[in-house]
Amino acid sequence: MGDTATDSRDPDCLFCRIVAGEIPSERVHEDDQVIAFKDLHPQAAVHVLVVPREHRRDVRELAERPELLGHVASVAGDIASDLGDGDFRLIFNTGESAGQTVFHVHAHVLAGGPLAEGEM
Ligand code: DGP
Repeated sequence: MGDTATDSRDPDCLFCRIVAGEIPSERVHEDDQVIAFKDLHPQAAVHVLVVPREHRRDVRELAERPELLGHVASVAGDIASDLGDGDFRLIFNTGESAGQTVFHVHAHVLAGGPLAEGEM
């Protein structure tokens, strides 16, 4: 049995490649479980993606690892405090019809100012 984070890597996955450092990103946090980097197309003053290192398709699969899901939420809160006023919106687009375009689970952290109702 190997390490899940390494074993689960998908060479065709954009976010696996960002996690591996093969594609550059503007990282604001990293630890042994997740990385967080600025979204390429920001929808708010602070728009960061928190991405587990291990490849899981969406939050339904991430829910199989509740401690990792909790860690994603905790890191999101820290980022909102570090880069904004502490308040934030946390979004997991899940499935194509919900707007998911990258099928490696990621949490959008939107913060840094008043967010419009229904935004993102
Ligand atoms: P979603 O639609 O929920 O799957 O969100 C994917 C997000 O990923 C989208 O807001 C744009 C962002 N994104 C896509 N490609 C890149 C990239 O190469 N670098 C960064 N920093 N963000 C990316």
